Amino acid sequence: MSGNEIRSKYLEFMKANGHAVLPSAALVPENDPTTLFTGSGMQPLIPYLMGEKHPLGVRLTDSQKCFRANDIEEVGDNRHTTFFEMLGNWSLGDYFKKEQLRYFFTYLVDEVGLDPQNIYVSVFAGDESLGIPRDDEAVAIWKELFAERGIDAKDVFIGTEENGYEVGMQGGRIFYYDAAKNWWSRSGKPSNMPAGEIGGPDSEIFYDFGPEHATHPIFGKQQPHPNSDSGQFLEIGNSVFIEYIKQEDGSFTKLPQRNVDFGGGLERIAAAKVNDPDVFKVDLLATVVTQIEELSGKKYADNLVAFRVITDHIRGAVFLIGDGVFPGNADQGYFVRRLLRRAVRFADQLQIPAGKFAELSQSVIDTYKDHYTNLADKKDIIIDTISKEEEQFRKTLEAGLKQFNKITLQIHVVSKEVDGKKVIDKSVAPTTKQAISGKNAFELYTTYGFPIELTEEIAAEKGLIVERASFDALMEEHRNLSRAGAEQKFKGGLADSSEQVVQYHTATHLMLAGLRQILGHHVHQAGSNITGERLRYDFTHGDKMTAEEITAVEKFVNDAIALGGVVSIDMMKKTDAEADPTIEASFWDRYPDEVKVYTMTTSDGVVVSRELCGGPHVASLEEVQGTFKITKEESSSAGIRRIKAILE
Ligand code: ALA
Repeated sequence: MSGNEIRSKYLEFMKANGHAVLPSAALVPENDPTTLFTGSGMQPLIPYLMGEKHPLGVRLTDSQKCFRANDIEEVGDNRHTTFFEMLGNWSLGDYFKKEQLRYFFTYLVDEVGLDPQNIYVSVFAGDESLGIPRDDEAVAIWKELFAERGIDAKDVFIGTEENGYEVGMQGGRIFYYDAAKNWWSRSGKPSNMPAGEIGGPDSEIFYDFGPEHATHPIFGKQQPHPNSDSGQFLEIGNSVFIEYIKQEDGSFTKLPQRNVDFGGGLERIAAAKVNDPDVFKVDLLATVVTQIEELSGKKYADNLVAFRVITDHIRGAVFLIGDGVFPGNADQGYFVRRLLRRAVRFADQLQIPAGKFAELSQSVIDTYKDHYTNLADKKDIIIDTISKEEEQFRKTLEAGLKQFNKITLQIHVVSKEVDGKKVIDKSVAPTTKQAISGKNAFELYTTYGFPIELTEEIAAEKGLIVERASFDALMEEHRNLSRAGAEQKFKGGLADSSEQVVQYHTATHLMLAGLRQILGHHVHQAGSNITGERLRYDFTHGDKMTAEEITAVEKFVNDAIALGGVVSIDMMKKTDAEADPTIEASFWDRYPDEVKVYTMTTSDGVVVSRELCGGPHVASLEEVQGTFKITKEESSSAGIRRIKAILE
């Protein structure tokens, strides 16, 4: 059963049980400055879990793209990935524990075909200090579900993770854990939650791969137990019963409705299906792994970390760029850069020839394009961006590594002799004497493009540390200087709603329509700033525009203005607008459920532009005064071009 089948079976199953299927929200959350990336399926649904009405009802399901930046350095073992898909279903004040636990269990056993003998579950042990009781209700449901499959499910107490290593399995099937383990909120356990955060007790499902997979903790010395990172058990799903909200005084009160928030790891379920805990062997990732074997002439089994890093990082970059995040030096863009540069370094180690990231990205796109159609639409810009980043870093990597070695030689390191050769003794913890100075790390960054985390990683491999504080100080200085320099980023939007500005705004819509017609449908807005004197516009496109292309776009706009025509406004449901390929929007996820669509139709009856927008615009195209002229076309950042244009 392929990963794609597991996803579609789940969505079909939930749909058959009355759930509306939502598209995945973007990896960059809308209107949520608290976090850079969407890291769980519930994140885009928080307002609805808190009581707002969802237009598609009270039963929802999707497969949500997630990116966990904190896990970048964890990638290398058999289960961590930065990007993953979370299968999700939600009850917004509708069904509760009884239905939820049955839904997922039935899906796993009857749809995916997992052996229920290999399934173990956990429930909340209760917490007196919070006044929240033990989840006996969930236990009773689980006993019934297992009994139906001929399994006598015994409930046993674990409490803390540490205690679990002492007491072990105890012949149990249902395990009580404390709030650190069986309570879910975006901030973790109850004591970590800020006021206003929602959460609740949860019930997790684990798949047992067998004791031969118990690697950590050291099996034999300590007892494995389901929620323990033991390697033997893998969490494949979590049903959270979100019915609490934290108050200012630290207490918990009930939300107006009892919600279910379920999340299941698609690849982990697929791994359970084939009874192999290595998620990189799941077809969604294995295609790339096999390709790397061919390109490098090396075996996955002999180079696990390098293969996993390259596979995970390229997939993460493909999805992030697909959602409009381009490599850069700050915010989300920095993570794309870090992913790709780290992947380049490992590709270099495996001696994969330069220029092959395009092929690897293409195969990620092919694997996912049927479900995530934006990847197909943006194929060119994704591959182009990744190839350029690869090319750029390949150029400086070798010189940078040479420089790194030069720096290292000047550092006093604790060495030992092995076979008559002096090598660094990694068993001795690094001290400040063995630190790479902030200045050197800064030079590696500015001259050779080494993200600081990459420098730290290479340093750690040599038993060295980096003076992070002095590096950070230099970076801060560097940022302040560039901020003070030329206008790097501009503030978006319209200067005001004067007649002039509104004309420029309408011309901007025409220009985007022209750019998309002439350069291709990968072009979307990446930023705009409009005054009464000019427009400035950033858009997604890899290459410098040719003189012919510029002229063609100018002509497109000027023809529309000369023909004149109506600018009409429609209100519609965002889902309807999204399903209409003639409607353009750069960031769908930033818009509310009801959207305004501006349609510009020239006097010859041709629809020249349809775009989601808040307005205002001129009522008819002939109100735009003057001749449209592009005065500048330049690079803004990787994969983004910037245009300045005027109405002469
Ligand atoms: N929101 C829950 C999780 O991420 C389902 O585990």
